[in-house]
Formats: sequence, structure tokens, C-alpha cells
Amino acid sequence: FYALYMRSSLAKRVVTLHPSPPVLDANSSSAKVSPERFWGSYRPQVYFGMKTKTPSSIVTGMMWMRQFSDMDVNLRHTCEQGDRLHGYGWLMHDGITFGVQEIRDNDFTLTTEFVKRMGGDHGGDWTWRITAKQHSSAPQAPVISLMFYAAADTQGTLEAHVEERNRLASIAGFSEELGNFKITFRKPVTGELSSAKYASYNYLQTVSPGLEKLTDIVKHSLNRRFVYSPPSGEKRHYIAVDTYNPPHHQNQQKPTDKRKESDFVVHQVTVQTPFQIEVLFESGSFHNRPNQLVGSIMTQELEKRKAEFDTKFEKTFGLESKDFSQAHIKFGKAALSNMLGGMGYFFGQSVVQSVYNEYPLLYPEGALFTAVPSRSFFPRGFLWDEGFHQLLLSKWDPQVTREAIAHWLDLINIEGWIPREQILGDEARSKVPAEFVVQRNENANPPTLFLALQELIEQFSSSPENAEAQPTLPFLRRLFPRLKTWFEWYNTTQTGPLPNSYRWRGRDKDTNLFLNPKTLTSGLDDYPRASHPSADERHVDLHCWMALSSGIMASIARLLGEPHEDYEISHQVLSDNNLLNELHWSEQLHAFSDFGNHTQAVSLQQEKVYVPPGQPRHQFPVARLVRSVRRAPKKQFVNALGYVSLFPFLLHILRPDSPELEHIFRDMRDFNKLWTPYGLRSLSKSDPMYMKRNTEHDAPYWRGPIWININYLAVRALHHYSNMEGPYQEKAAALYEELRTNIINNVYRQYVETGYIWEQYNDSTGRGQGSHPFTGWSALTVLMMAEQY
Ligand code: 6A9
Repeated sequence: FYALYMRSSLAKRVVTLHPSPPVLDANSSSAKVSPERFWGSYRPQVYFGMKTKTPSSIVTGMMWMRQFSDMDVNLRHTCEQGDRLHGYGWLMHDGITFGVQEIRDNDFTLTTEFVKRMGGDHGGDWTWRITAKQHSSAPQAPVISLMFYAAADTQGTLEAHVEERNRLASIAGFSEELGNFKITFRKPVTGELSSAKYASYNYLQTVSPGLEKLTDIVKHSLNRRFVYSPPSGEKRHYIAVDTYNPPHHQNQQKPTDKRKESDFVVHQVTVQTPFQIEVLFESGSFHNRPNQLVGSIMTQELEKRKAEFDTKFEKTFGLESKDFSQAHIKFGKAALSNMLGGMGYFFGQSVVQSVYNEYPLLYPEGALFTAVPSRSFFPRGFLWDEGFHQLLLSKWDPQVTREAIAHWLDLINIEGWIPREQILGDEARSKVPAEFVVQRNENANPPTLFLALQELIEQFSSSPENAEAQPTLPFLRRLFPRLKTWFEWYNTTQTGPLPNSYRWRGRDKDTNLFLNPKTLTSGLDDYPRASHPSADERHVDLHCWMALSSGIMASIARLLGEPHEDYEISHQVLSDNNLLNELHWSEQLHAFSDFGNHTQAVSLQQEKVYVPPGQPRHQFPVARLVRSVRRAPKKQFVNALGYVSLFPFLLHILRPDSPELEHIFRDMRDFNKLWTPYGLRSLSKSDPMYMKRNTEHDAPYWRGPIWININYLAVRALHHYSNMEGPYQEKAAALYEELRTNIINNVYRQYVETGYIWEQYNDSTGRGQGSHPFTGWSALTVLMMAEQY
């Protein structure tokens, strides 16, 4: 019995939250406490939509489609690379009061703008303005349907008010977080002062079982029976929302979806470009509004916000004063804005597992306000990405950074573990294949949030009287118990075989199927490590992350007047260059390296499939690629040259007079190793694993391509060493100029040429590749332009 009891209580630990008081008060995101930040574009996964920072917020959004096109129904809603848009993203966004987005579809461009206005007790009002223009190349002005919608999520009501038979003029709504409100759909006009344009109207009032079903519901309701008949022009059938019958009856046979059905209302307007449409949200508790936020008032408000944004951008990043071109500055604004406009508010439960659970468990419900790496492909929170995101955002608005870090640390469990990938809520879950959903509590991810905390501390220490920095101290005080446990978790669960060495857990186990088993937890996925994962491994990047983290723990503890000696000692030990050399310097490679049970003599080969003589070949399984090991592994340095070898330099662990810097700089600048005209490649061109696939289906990822987060760290480190007296100071300064210029030029050029900022860049052509838009860490280009590190 005791054993059983122990087992079940151990099994619960993974889903038991940390006992210290949460960093965020329960109502800290509410309309009462934080009205200015209540409403926002916190749905980064859709092209355009807004919600509030509440668990089951009413959501608003927009879908659209081109009428009379040869293609099939081309409904756009959630950001999808498959839509092949020419580009989309926020060009301006201050994170709080307004945003301007441009969406370039095949033959027209939609500009989606919003402005908020405070008043009442529920986060106030907002207005959207959608402007549609055809491209000059379009043979004729396209007819477009915009579908504006509001959807409830398990609570609240939405009631359609229909005028003129089928024009939905407004929605009257109520919800817990918003009280009473009204959403008004204005008629399209050609410009602010012009009169109404011909338009056709349709609407849908129905219910949905969950937000991830909205696109399907609209799709299934579409009908071609409607006629578009402009006064001067031919009559044509167009596609519009019609009736939709929720599958009630089926439900009884197949009770797959037992969730509460919630109101879903869609207003469709079909109109030819060019046009402009406004949608207003008005809060019932906002009395004595001076006027409506529409037309010329809206224009004035927008102009005012844009001017304020421009001023703040220049004050924060100073790109004008660095003589960047207007086009470069526009790019910089877009990169920052899309990171801000890519912030999401998610709510739900992770699926987690420990060794004590036979099956995965649901983590406690929680909220996460976070930036996302990519609005199309990974619109959710990733732990180590977020530290990089907040490096940029903390310069713009440290409150955003405190809020995001607080949310992340409030998700920590009693063990000190934070799930690496946060897939919260049905909408987020619907985007992730089942095999990627479960998060395991042995698994870490680099603690980059310490980089963002370091920035907050520097801001505070350099001007403690600054109003924006002041809340940092009370924030750290509340954060501290959680940070201590977080740090301790790394320091106990990720230790290596030798004192003061570290090892990433969670490497791929099935070594047979991979050229080199991956280490997703390190963030560098397929970057080559020891060929045969074992407890003998030690990882140099993790060692450096720990050196950095212990140092920042020490500064926070010192700042708070808490005991800091142990952190100080850890930091000194882990930063000791002699120790680092002993553990990680490979004399053979002349570089820092991982150590483990390793052989270089591996390759992927076709598995032998035995086909008996005289039997037809096609009746036997297709040969897979499997790993062949030609020489047995032994304990040794891994000797892969790439990002991992650079970590002691990247995180400023090396002393400025460290002779290892000379080797590092030489390898960095070598075209046959890490140097390219576009940034540093992740793995040396001379490495045997360079650009090698890991399996038949798994293309190289961190085995050559250029990643901007690590390049940012490299530029920042070069800047650091160029400011430190020492034998390599001048070399660092020269490399700094070159590398910085190369990265900025290429990311910028790719943006202009393709319309996107990318997940990574090709090391031979500079071309953007992988998911896009990727205005997660690739947006750090802005900080390199600004030279703010
Ligand atoms: C798989 C796909 C619809 C991989 O930017 C997020 C992470 C980084 O943290 C990591 O360092 N990316 C990098 O190596 C993307 C990971 C995406 C995994 C999602 C499911 C769903 O497709």
C-alpha cells in the first residue's frame, strides 16, 4: 500500500503547481485593473482578430474571400502558409492602443487597422477600418467578401440585428468580461468622405462547439445561390454564408463533442474594390461618449497614434540618427510591430507526463500572455524563444516583458519545471499533431528568460527613478521564489557526469533510425551531439547557460537583499575558464565541444530487404534508411564545429584575454567553416554532418542554415569583446561591423524580395526558408540595427 501511495503522490507532482503566491494577482489582467491592455490583437493565429485577456473571451475576427475567381473557394481566416499570400503583417503596432496591418493577397491588398478608446468599466471601445485596394496589375477590380464575426466561447450571448432583409447591421452582446456591448457594421464607402457603395449582404447566426471550428462552420454554410447585381454591370452568382445547421442529431449517435455550444454570428459584405469599411465595438458601460470613433474622427486618431509611434520608435531605437534609409526604418518598424501584434493570450491545459505516469495527465489550467515565433506555423508559446522575444520587447515596453515573464513563471510546477512548448486551448491544440502534444518533465529548454531579466535589471539599475523601470523591483520580489526553484531544477535535473558539468535530458532514444539522435530540449534540435546518447555526455551550451543563469540569480538576489553567495560561487565556478577548458576544450578541434559516447563513422543507408529469388520485389516493404555504424563509439569529444562551440563566447563566459577567442574568431571568419555573406551558419561547412538529413524525411535544420537568434548573440558578444581591453579587442570590433552588416542586409533584402521575415536563412544563397512570417527571434535584427544589446 505504501508503495502504491508513494507512486501516486509522485505521479501527481508533475501536475502540482508551485506553492508560492503567483506573480500575477488573479485579476491583474482584468478590465478593472488593466483596462488599457484588456482588448488586443491577442489572436496571432488569425490574420485579423481581437479578444480580451480572459479565459473564455468573446472573440472577434475577419475572414475574407475573392469572388468570381477561377480558383475554388479561397476562404482566408487562420494564418496559413498554404494561402500563399504575398505578405502580411503589422507595419505599426504599439502593443496597446492601435495597429496597422497590411495583407497582400493575389490581386488586392487589405489594410486592417484598429484603434482603441478607453471609457467605461470593460476596457472601452474600438474601431476597425479595413481598406481594400486592387493591385495595379489586376486586369479588373476584384469583388471581395469580408466576413466579420463575433464568437462566444462557452459563455456570453450574441444577438444579430438585421436590417433590410439580410444586412446584419449590428450585434448586441453580453458576456462576463464585457457586460453589454454592441458591434456595428458600417456600410462600405470608397473613401472617408464619399457616399455608400453598392454591396451585397449576407449573414449567419448559429452556434459553434469551439473556436477551432469557426472556419469549417463558415465553409459548410457557403452557398452559390446569391446574385450580385451592381447597378452598372452584369448579374453574377456569388458565394456567401447561408444557413448552417449544427449537427445536433448526429451528436446523439456520436457524442464526440460534448462542449457547450456558443453563439457565433457572421456579417458578410460583398463589394468591389476599392473600398473602406468600419466596424465599431462599443462598450455598454461607456456613457457620454464625445462622438463615435468613425470616419474623420477615426482618421485623426489613427494619424495621431502613427505619429506617436514614429516618435517613440525613433526615441527607442534611433535608426534615423544612424542614417538608415526610410525603407530600412519601415522594415524595422514592421519587425517590431509584428512581434507585438503577434502576442497572444492563451488559456488551457498542457498535456504532460513524468516517469511515474503510465499515461499523460492534464496540467492545471493556466493563462499565458506571450509572443509567438510564427503566426502561421507555430502560433503558441515556446520557452526559449520567449527569452529572445522579450529582449526586443523590453526595449519598447518593459511592462510587456514583466507580464510575459510573470505568466511563464506562474506556469511552473512544484518541481521547478516549465513545459517547453505551450499548447493551450482547443484552438492551439487543433494545430499540433498528436505526437507532439505531450510535454515531459525531464525536459529542459535553454533558460533564456534570464537574458530578458538581465535587461530589466540593467534598465532598473541604470535609472531606478524611471517610472517604466520602477515596477521591476516588486516584480522581482514576487518572482524570486519561483526563479529559485526554476534555477534549482536545472541545477539538479540536468547535471552531467562530472562535477560542474551539465547534460541535456530528453535526447532521441531510437538511435538506429537517426543519423544523429536529436536534442530538441537544447533548442538546437538536430545539431550534432554524441552519436550514442548516454549518461556520460556533457554539453557545453548548457554549461554556459548555467554560468549565465547563476550570475543573474546572484544579481537578482543581491538587488533584493536575499542571500546571494551560493549563486555567486556557482557563477564563479561555472565561469572559470580553466574548468571550461578542462571539460570542453578539444585540442583536436581547437574549439569548445560536447563530450560523450561518440563515433564519427555513421551514415544513413538503405536497409537490406530480403527478397527471396523469383518473388516480385514490390510485394516487400520499401527499404527505409537506417543508420549504419562503421566504427564503435567511445568516450571522446564530439568535435562538431558550429553554434555549440561558440557558447563560451556567445554568453560572454570567456575572459577578454582568453586565447581561445583567437581560435573562435578564426573559425567564425572562415568561409569554409562558419562565415557566410549572410550571417554565421549553424554548422561548419567542413563538418561531416554539414547539411546532412537526419532521416529520409527529416531535412537538415541546425546543420548549416543561418539562425538569427544565435547570430544576434554573436553580434552582441562581438560588441561586448570590442569594448573590453584585451588582445582580441580590435579583431572583435572588425568582425562586429562585418557580421552585423551582413545580417541586417540579408534579412532586410529577403523581406523586400519575399514579403516576409523568415525562420532561418540559406547559408549559400541567403534566401529565407522554413516557416514565415517568423517575427519571433528573427526580429532581433532591429536590435542589431539599433546596436542595443
Ligand atoms: C511541430 C508542427 C502545423 C524549432 O520556434 C519554435 C521552435 C524553436 O524553439 C526550436 O529551437 N522551432 C526550433 O528548433 C519550431 C518548432 C515547431 C514544432 C512544431 C508541429 C505543426 O505543424
